[in-house]
Amino acid sequence: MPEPWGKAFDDVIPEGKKPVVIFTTPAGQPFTQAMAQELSTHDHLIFACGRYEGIDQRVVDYAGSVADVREISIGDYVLNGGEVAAIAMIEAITRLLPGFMGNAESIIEESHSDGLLEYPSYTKPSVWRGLEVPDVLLSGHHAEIEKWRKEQQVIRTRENRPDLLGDENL
Ligand code: 5OB
Repeated sequence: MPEPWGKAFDDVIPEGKKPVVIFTTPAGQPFTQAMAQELSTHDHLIFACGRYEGIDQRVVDYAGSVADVREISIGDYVLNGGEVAAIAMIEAITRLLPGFMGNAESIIEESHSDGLLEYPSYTKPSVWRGLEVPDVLLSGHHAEIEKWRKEQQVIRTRENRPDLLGDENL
């Protein structure tokens, strides 16, 4: 029923302000890194989590009159409620805030935003349970390493996310 939503909005939406209200719903726009980036620039986000059966449309329409409403899905699968979707978005958004652990990481992220999946990573020791780190990574030959990583990215992307492959990598 709509009125519990009305009361909740009265409590969390300040008068004369238009915060962002995010309805987590499988019927929404797919959540992306670009959306996380954009949402991280707002200082007040409100998450409204529906159940699978959905929320009375008038709740969404009403929210639109007092807030900047977004309807967002985290992917094409069924959940019983939107809470876990909200938690995923909250993590993706808050880790972008200045001062959040390792802003150096976001610089690394930028340099890797070539639209391909990440290359496989290896740590120490160089042999673990009989499994070896690929020789090229131990060679110290930086150009070769770069080339190998790029190839691995293309292989992985072709295998797991062919939709991301631009024709330069086909
Ligand atoms: N499935 N994104 C994918 C979702 C979802 C289900 C939700 C909310 C967001 O609530 C049932």
